[in-house]
Amino acid sequence: MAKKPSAFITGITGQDGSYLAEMLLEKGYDVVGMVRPHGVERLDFLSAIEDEITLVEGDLQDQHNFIEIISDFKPDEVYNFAAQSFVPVSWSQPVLTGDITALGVGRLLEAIRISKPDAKFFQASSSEIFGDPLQEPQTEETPINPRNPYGIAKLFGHMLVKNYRNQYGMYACSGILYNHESPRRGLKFVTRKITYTATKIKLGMANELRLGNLDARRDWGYAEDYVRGMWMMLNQDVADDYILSTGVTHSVREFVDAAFRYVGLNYEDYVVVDERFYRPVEPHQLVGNPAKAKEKMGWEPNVGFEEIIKRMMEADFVAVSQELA
Ligand code: G4F
Repeated sequence: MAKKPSAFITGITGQDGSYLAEMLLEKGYDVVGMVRPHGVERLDFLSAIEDEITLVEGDLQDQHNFIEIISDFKPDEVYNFAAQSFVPVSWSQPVLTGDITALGVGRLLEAIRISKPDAKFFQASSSEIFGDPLQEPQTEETPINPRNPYGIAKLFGHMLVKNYRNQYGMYACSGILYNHESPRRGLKFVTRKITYTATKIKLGMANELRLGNLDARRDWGYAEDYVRGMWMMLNQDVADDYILSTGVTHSVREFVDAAFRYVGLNYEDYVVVDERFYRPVEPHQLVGNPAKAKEKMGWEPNVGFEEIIKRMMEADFVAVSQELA
């Protein structure tokens, strides 16, 4: 009998990690995921698949544990989602962000190079490497220009992947990911903050929603579409980097308007603009051109802006109602 393909996922408890784990199980993979030691992470998104996956403890700041994990499991594919991924925190903790988000990629790549050099590696890179973009829409060739410690840390990982590919011939890819959302998005990110709080307001559990810059624009896609693209990247003939994006931007104001309309409310009655949520530097028009991913891999996003909001609002209605019960 042919051996099952296997994958190791860092950040398996989060949005992308949990969707990817579900998708890989459906494809017949053995899935191993890394969680931080001492039970500090919530496993909610894994509850449906907990019995079908293996969880191991580890930390992006520890080189030794990666070497052990990769030598023990010898995975065919490795996906790196673990990171300090919140832009504002990268200003308050720039060194920690660098250690985890940048050097963590190096530790993982080194472990693969030493223990399983034919494993295929996916790095969750970010549109934040373009920072204040020098071109719109951005392509894989757009000059990089990060404007915050998070973008700089992601750039280190991005360049390391390119260099390990060239230097060692490893099958390593970066997905340059634009914002991608879902009901599993963390509550501190603006989309989920909006859908969760709008639902709470509708159910009488909150009175207002405090936001920063309503005119900031983002290229928002749906997480499950992006996870499908990541797997496709590791299953091509040749390793390469690809932008995953929708090519369309919307403002925070458009998002909040649509979310409140979904529950029959006018956002202007509830939203308070609060300087605390403004960013020191706000990138203008981060919008990606996904043409290469479409042309070379046949990847396209399926879920559009209104549908993303509908799915998030529906899920938050269930989640908040359960809190009430
Ligand atoms: O949801 P956000 O916090 O996401 P951000 O900073 O764009 O980063 C996300 O996407 C990146 C890919 O492009 C990832 F690399 C990164 O890890 C993360 O997943 O903020 C989106 C926009 C910003 O322009 C922000 O200024 O929303 C604006 N915003 C306005 N009010 C707010 C708020 N953002 C947050 N988090 N909270 C607010 O109250």
